[in-house]
Amino acid sequence: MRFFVIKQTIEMKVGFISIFGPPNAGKSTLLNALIGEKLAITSSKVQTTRHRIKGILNTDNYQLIFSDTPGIIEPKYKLHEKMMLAVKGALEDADLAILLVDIKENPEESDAIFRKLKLKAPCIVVLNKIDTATAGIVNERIEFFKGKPYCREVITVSALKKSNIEGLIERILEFLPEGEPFFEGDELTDLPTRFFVSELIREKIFQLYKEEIPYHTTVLVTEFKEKTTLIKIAANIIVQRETQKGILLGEGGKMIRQLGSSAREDIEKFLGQKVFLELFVKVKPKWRDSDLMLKEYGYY
Ligand SMILES: Nc1nc2c(ncn2[C@@H]2O[C@H](COP(=O)(O)OP(=O)(O)OP(=O)(O)O)[C@@H](O)[C@H]2O)c(=O)[nH]1
Ligand SMILES: [Mg+2]
Repeated sequence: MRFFVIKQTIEMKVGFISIFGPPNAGKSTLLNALIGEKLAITSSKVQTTRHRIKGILNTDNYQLIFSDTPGIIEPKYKLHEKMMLAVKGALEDADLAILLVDIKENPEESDAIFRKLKLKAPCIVVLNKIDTATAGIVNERIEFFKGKPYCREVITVSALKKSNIEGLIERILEFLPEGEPFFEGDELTDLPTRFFVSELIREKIFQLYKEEIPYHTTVLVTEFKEKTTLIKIAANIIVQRETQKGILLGEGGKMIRQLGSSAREDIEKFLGQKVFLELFVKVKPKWRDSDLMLKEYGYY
Protein backbone atom coordinates (compact mmCIF):
# COMPACT_ATOMS: atom_id res chain seq x y z
CA MET A 1 0.00 0.00 0.00
CA ARG A 2 1.30 3.40 -0.87
CA PHE A 3 0.62 6.69 0.81
CA PHE A 4 0.84 9.96 -1.00
CA VAL A 5 1.39 13.02 1.07
CA ILE A 6 -0.01 16.00 -0.72
CA LYS A 7 1.47 19.21 0.57
CA GLN A 8 -1.02 21.95 0.11
CA THR A 9 0.15 25.52 0.20
CA ILE A 10 -2.58 28.06 0.68
CA GLU A 11 -2.01 30.92 -1.66
CA MET A 12 -2.77 34.18 0.02
CA LYS A 13 -2.98 37.59 -1.60
CA VAL A 14 -1.52 40.36 0.51
CA GLY A 15 -1.07 44.04 -0.13
CA PHE A 16 -1.26 47.66 0.91
CA ILE A 17 -4.00 49.59 -0.85
CA SER A 18 -4.11 53.35 -0.27
CA ILE A 19 -7.15 55.51 -0.96
CA PHE A 20 -6.38 59.00 -2.27
CA GLY A 21 -8.50 61.85 -3.53
CA PRO A 22 -9.75 65.37 -3.05
CA PRO A 23 -11.50 66.31 0.22
CA ASN A 24 -15.02 64.94 0.61
CA ALA A 25 -14.75 62.35 -2.20
CA GLY A 26 -15.91 59.66 0.24
CA LYS A 27 -12.56 58.06 1.12
CA SER A 28 -13.43 57.35 4.75
CA THR A 29 -16.90 56.10 3.83
CA LEU A 30 -15.24 53.74 1.33
CA LEU A 31 -12.73 52.46 3.91
CA ASN A 32 -15.60 51.65 6.26
CA ALA A 33 -17.55 49.91 3.48
CA LEU A 34 -14.51 47.81 2.52
CA ILE A 35 -13.75 46.80 6.10
CA GLY A 36 -17.40 46.36 7.06
CA GLU A 37 -16.91 48.38 10.26
CA LYS A 38 -17.07 52.04 11.15
CA LEU A 39 -13.39 52.74 11.63
CA ALA A 40 -12.95 56.17 10.05
CA ILE A 41 -15.09 59.18 10.89
CA THR A 42 -16.97 60.89 8.07
CA SER A 43 -18.83 64.16 7.58
CA SER A 44 -20.39 66.32 4.93
CA LYS A 45 -17.64 68.91 5.54
CA VAL A 46 -14.24 68.87 3.82
CA GLN A 47 -10.99 67.98 5.63
CA THR A 48 -12.56 65.65 8.15
CA THR A 49 -9.75 63.09 8.10
CA ARG A 50 -6.38 64.24 9.44
CA HIS A 51 -4.45 60.97 9.78
CA ARG A 52 -3.62 57.90 7.80
CA ILE A 53 -6.03 55.26 9.07
CA LYS A 54 -5.27 51.65 8.30
CA GLY A 55 -8.10 49.15 8.10
CA ILE A 56 -7.28 45.48 7.64
CA LEU A 57 -9.57 43.05 5.84
CA ASN A 58 -8.73 39.46 6.69
CA THR A 59 -10.02 36.25 5.14
CA ASP A 60 -8.42 32.81 4.64
CA ASN A 61 -7.49 33.85 1.12
CA TYR A 62 -6.28 37.40 1.50
CA GLN A 63 -5.16 40.17 3.79
CA LEU A 64 -5.87 43.62 2.42
CA ILE A 65 -4.39 46.55 4.32
CA PHE A 66 -6.33 49.63 3.29
CA SER A 67 -5.28 53.18 4.17
CA ASP A 68 -7.70 56.05 4.36
CA THR A 69 -5.89 59.37 3.93
CA PRO A 70 -6.67 63.07 4.35
CA GLY A 71 -8.07 64.82 1.27
CA ILE A 72 -5.31 66.32 -0.87
CA ILE A 73 -5.05 70.12 -0.47
CA GLU A 74 -2.53 72.95 -0.68
CA PRO A 75 -1.34 73.37 2.93
CA LYS A 76 -2.21 76.69 4.60
CA TYR A 77 -0.90 75.94 8.11
CA LYS A 78 1.28 73.33 9.82
CA LEU A 79 -1.60 71.00 10.63
CA HIS A 80 -2.27 70.84 6.87
CA GLU A 81 1.39 70.03 6.27
CA LYS A 82 1.17 67.13 8.74
CA MET A 83 -1.97 65.93 6.95
CA MET A 84 -0.13 65.94 3.64
CA LEU A 85 2.73 64.00 5.27
CA ALA A 86 0.17 61.34 6.14
CA VAL A 87 -0.77 61.22 2.44
CA LYS A 88 2.91 60.92 1.50
CA GLY A 89 3.41 57.97 3.86
CA ALA A 90 0.53 56.12 2.23
CA LEU A 91 1.90 56.96 -1.22
CA GLU A 92 5.24 55.43 -0.40
CA ASP A 93 4.15 51.97 0.64
CA ALA A 94 1.12 51.45 -1.61
CA ASP A 95 1.05 48.28 -3.71
CA LEU A 96 -2.07 49.63 -5.31
CA ALA A 97 -3.73 53.05 -5.23
CA ILE A 98 -7.42 53.77 -5.33
CA LEU A 99 -7.92 57.23 -6.79
CA LEU A 100 -11.34 58.24 -5.55
CA VAL A 101 -13.56 60.64 -7.45
CA ASP A 102 -16.85 62.22 -6.41
CA ILE A 103 -18.90 61.77 -9.57
CA LYS A 104 -20.71 65.08 -8.97
CA GLU A 105 -17.52 67.12 -8.90
CA ASN A 106 -15.51 68.58 -11.75
CA PRO A 107 -13.29 65.69 -13.01
CA GLU A 108 -10.57 68.12 -14.15
CA GLU A 109 -9.84 68.97 -10.50
CA SER A 110 -9.42 65.32 -9.51
CA ASP A 111 -7.32 64.73 -12.61
CA ALA A 112 -4.96 67.61 -11.66
CA ILE A 113 -4.52 66.10 -8.18
CA PHE A 114 -3.88 62.57 -9.49
CA ARG A 115 -1.30 63.75 -12.04
CA LYS A 116 0.72 65.45 -9.32
CA LEU A 117 0.89 62.30 -7.20
CA LYS A 118 3.38 60.68 -9.61
CA LEU A 119 2.50 57.26 -8.26
CA LYS A 120 4.71 54.29 -8.96
CA ALA A 121 2.08 51.76 -7.90
CA PRO A 122 -0.72 50.79 -10.29
CA CYS A 123 -3.88 52.88 -9.88
CA ILE A 124 -7.56 52.15 -10.15
CA VAL A 125 -9.82 55.15 -10.57
CA VAL A 126 -12.95 54.59 -8.49
CA LEU A 127 -15.94 56.77 -9.29
CA ASN A 128 -17.91 57.18 -6.07
CA LYS A 129 -21.43 58.42 -5.25
CA ILE A 130 -22.93 56.91 -8.42
CA ASP A 131 -26.23 56.83 -6.53
CA THR A 132 -26.35 60.59 -7.16
CA ALA A 133 -25.64 60.59 -10.90
CA THR A 134 -27.42 59.70 -14.14
CA ALA A 135 -26.12 56.92 -16.40
CA GLY A 136 -25.10 59.62 -18.88
CA ILE A 137 -22.81 61.34 -16.38
CA VAL A 138 -21.37 58.01 -15.23
CA ASN A 139 -20.44 57.11 -18.82
CA GLU A 140 -18.96 60.54 -19.44
CA ARG A 141 -16.74 60.21 -16.37
CA ILE A 142 -15.66 56.68 -17.29
CA GLU A 143 -14.59 57.96 -20.73
CA PHE A 144 -12.80 60.93 -19.14
CA PHE A 145 -10.62 58.84 -16.82
CA LYS A 146 -10.14 55.77 -19.07
CA GLY A 147 -7.51 57.44 -21.20
CA LYS A 148 -5.46 59.00 -18.40
CA PRO A 149 -1.85 57.81 -18.11
CA TYR A 150 -2.16 56.84 -14.41
CA CYS A 151 -5.42 54.91 -14.85
CA ARG A 152 -5.30 51.12 -15.20
CA GLU A 153 -9.02 50.72 -14.79
CA VAL A 154 -12.19 52.60 -13.89
CA ILE A 155 -14.66 51.13 -11.41
CA THR A 156 -17.93 52.65 -10.19
CA VAL A 157 -19.24 52.32 -6.64
CA SER A 158 -21.48 53.88 -4.07
CA ALA A 159 -19.57 53.72 -0.79
CA LEU A 160 -22.59 55.01 1.13
CA LYS A 161 -25.04 52.47 -0.32
CA LYS A 162 -22.32 49.78 -0.31
CA SER A 163 -22.89 48.98 -3.95
CA ASN A 164 -20.21 47.18 -5.99
CA ILE A 165 -17.86 46.92 -2.98
CA GLU A 166 -17.44 43.18 -3.62
CA GLY A 167 -16.70 43.89 -7.27
CA LEU A 168 -14.03 46.40 -6.23
CA ILE A 169 -12.40 43.87 -3.88
CA GLU A 170 -12.30 41.28 -6.67
CA ARG A 171 -10.51 43.70 -8.98
CA ILE A 172 -8.09 44.77 -6.22
CA LEU A 173 -7.10 41.12 -5.68
CA GLU A 174 -6.12 40.77 -9.32
CA PHE A 175 -3.48 43.48 -8.88
CA LEU A 176 -1.88 42.07 -5.74
CA PRO A 177 0.96 39.58 -5.29
CA GLU A 178 0.85 36.47 -3.12
CA GLY A 179 2.62 36.66 0.19
CA GLU A 180 2.72 36.23 3.92
CA PRO A 181 0.31 38.31 6.02
CA PHE A 182 1.75 41.44 7.67
CA PHE A 183 -0.71 41.51 10.55
CA GLU A 184 -1.73 38.68 12.82
CA GLY A 185 -5.16 37.11 13.23
CA ASP A 186 -8.18 39.31 12.99
CA GLU A 187 -6.62 42.67 13.83
CA LEU A 188 -8.71 45.44 12.31
CA THR A 189 -6.22 48.29 12.56
CA ASP A 190 -2.86 49.25 14.00
CA LEU A 191 -4.11 52.35 15.81
CA PRO A 192 -4.88 52.50 19.55
CA THR A 193 -8.41 52.61 20.99
CA ARG A 194 -7.79 56.11 22.42
CA PHE A 195 -7.28 57.43 18.90
CA PHE A 196 -10.70 56.17 17.78
CA VAL A 197 -12.33 57.62 20.88
CA SER A 198 -10.87 61.07 20.14
CA GLU A 199 -11.99 60.73 16.51
CA LEU A 200 -15.57 59.91 17.52
CA ILE A 201 -15.66 63.10 19.61
CA ARG A 202 -14.18 65.06 16.69
CA GLU A 203 -16.84 63.62 14.37
CA LYS A 204 -19.57 64.99 16.63
CA ILE A 205 -17.87 68.41 16.57
CA PHE A 206 -17.99 68.29 12.76
CA GLN A 207 -21.70 67.46 12.92
CA LEU A 208 -22.80 69.85 15.67
CA TYR A 209 -20.84 73.03 15.08
CA LYS A 210 -20.99 75.33 12.09
CA GLU A 211 -18.43 76.84 9.78
CA GLU A 212 -14.95 77.30 11.17
CA ILE A 213 -15.24 75.68 14.62
CA PRO A 214 -14.29 72.09 13.63
CA TYR A 215 -11.20 73.38 11.80
CA HIS A 216 -9.89 75.17 14.90
CA THR A 217 -10.45 72.15 17.09
CA THR A 218 -8.70 68.95 18.05
CA VAL A 219 -9.37 66.33 20.72
CA LEU A 220 -6.98 64.62 23.08
CA VAL A 221 -8.01 61.71 25.31
CA THR A 222 -6.32 62.28 28.67
CA GLU A 223 -7.77 59.42 30.67
CA PHE A 224 -8.99 55.95 29.75
CA LYS A 225 -9.66 53.75 32.78
CA GLU A 226 -11.44 50.42 32.71
CA LYS A 227 -13.53 50.09 35.86
CA THR A 228 -15.66 47.08 36.80
CA THR A 229 -18.90 48.24 35.21
CA LEU A 230 -17.80 50.97 32.80
CA ILE A 231 -14.91 52.77 31.15
CA LYS A 232 -14.06 56.24 32.44
CA ILE A 233 -12.85 58.53 29.70
CA ALA A 234 -11.72 62.15 29.94
CA ALA A 235 -10.84 64.25 26.92
CA ASN A 236 -9.64 67.76 26.24
CA ILE A 237 -11.16 69.66 23.36
CA ILE A 238 -8.54 72.12 22.19
CA VAL A 239 -9.52 75.39 20.48
CA GLN A 240 -7.49 78.40 19.41
CA ARG A 241 -9.49 81.29 20.94
CA GLU A 242 -11.68 82.14 23.95
CA THR A 243 -14.60 82.98 21.64
CA GLN A 244 -14.41 79.47 20.19
CA LYS A 245 -14.48 78.03 23.70
CA GLY A 246 -17.69 79.98 24.33
CA ILE A 247 -19.27 78.59 21.17
CA LEU A 248 -18.25 75.04 22.05
CA LEU A 249 -19.76 75.32 25.53
CA GLY A 250 -22.94 77.06 24.35
CA GLU A 251 -25.35 78.94 26.59
CA GLY A 252 -25.18 77.51 30.08
CA GLY A 253 -23.10 74.60 28.73
CA LYS A 254 -26.00 73.38 26.56
CA MET A 255 -23.93 72.57 23.48
CA ILE A 256 -21.14 70.71 25.25
CA ARG A 257 -23.71 68.58 27.08
CA GLN A 258 -25.28 67.66 23.75
CA LEU A 259 -21.84 66.92 22.31
CA GLY A 260 -20.93 64.79 25.32
CA SER A 261 -24.05 62.67 25.29
CA SER A 262 -24.04 61.98 21.54
CA ALA A 263 -20.29 61.23 21.52
CA ARG A 264 -20.73 58.92 24.51
CA GLU A 265 -23.42 56.92 22.68
CA ASP A 266 -21.10 56.36 19.71
CA ILE A 267 -18.13 55.49 21.92
CA GLU A 268 -20.25 52.94 23.78
CA LYS A 269 -21.25 51.37 20.47
CA PHE A 270 -17.61 51.29 19.36
CA LEU A 271 -16.29 49.79 22.62
CA GLY A 272 -19.33 47.61 23.36
CA GLN A 273 -19.26 48.86 26.95
CA LYS A 274 -20.82 51.53 29.14
CA VAL A 275 -18.81 54.75 29.22
CA PHE A 276 -18.56 57.73 31.55
CA LEU A 277 -17.29 60.63 29.45
CA GLU A 278 -15.94 63.94 30.73
CA LEU A 279 -15.06 66.75 28.33
CA PHE A 280 -12.94 69.83 29.03
CA VAL A 281 -12.41 72.74 26.63
CA LYS A 282 -8.90 74.27 26.59
CA VAL A 283 -7.69 77.32 24.70
CA LYS A 284 -4.28 76.87 23.07
CA PRO A 285 -3.57 79.83 20.78
CA LYS A 286 -2.15 78.85 17.35
CA TRP A 287 -1.93 75.12 18.16
CA ARG A 288 -2.38 74.39 14.42
CA ASP A 289 0.95 76.06 13.72
CA SER A 290 3.00 74.82 16.65
CA ASP A 291 5.21 71.79 16.06
CA LEU A 292 5.31 71.08 19.76
CA MET A 293 1.55 71.16 20.27
CA LEU A 294 0.82 69.26 17.06
CA LYS A 295 3.08 66.49 18.30
CA GLU A 296 1.41 66.49 21.71
CA TYR A 297 -1.99 66.12 20.01
CA GLY A 298 -0.88 63.18 17.87
CA TYR A 299 0.05 64.83 14.57
CA TYR A 300 3.50 63.59 13.57
N1 LIG B 1 -24.71 60.00 -1.85
C1 LIG B 1 -23.51 59.53 -1.47
N2 LIG B 1 -22.82 60.19 -0.53
C2 LIG B 1 -21.62 59.68 -0.16
C3 LIG B 1 -21.07 58.50 -0.74
N3 LIG B 1 -19.88 58.27 -0.18
C4 LIG B 1 -19.68 59.26 0.72
N4 LIG B 1 -20.72 60.10 0.74
C5 LIG B 1 -20.90 61.31 1.58
O1 LIG B 1 -19.88 62.25 1.25
C6 LIG B 1 -19.50 62.98 2.42
C7 LIG B 1 -18.01 62.89 2.59
O2 LIG B 1 -17.67 61.57 2.93
P1 LIG B 1 -16.29 61.21 3.65
O3 LIG B 1 -16.16 59.73 3.63
O4 LIG B 1 -16.18 61.90 4.96
O5 LIG B 1 -15.27 61.87 2.60
P2 LIG B 1 -13.68 61.93 2.66
O6 LIG B 1 -13.18 61.80 1.28
O7 LIG B 1 -13.17 60.96 3.67
O8 LIG B 1 -13.48 63.43 3.17
P3 LIG B 1 -12.16 64.11 3.88
O9 LIG B 1 -11.73 63.21 4.99
O10 LIG B 1 -12.69 65.40 4.38
O11 LIG B 1 -11.14 64.26 2.81
C8 LIG B 1 -20.30 62.41 3.58
O12 LIG B 1 -21.43 63.21 3.79
C9 LIG B 1 -20.70 61.02 3.06
O13 LIG B 1 -21.88 60.51 3.64
C10 LIG B 1 -21.86 57.82 -1.73
O14 LIG B 1 -21.50 56.79 -2.28
N5 LIG B 1 -23.05 58.40 -2.06
MG1 LIG C 1 -12.09 61.25 5.35
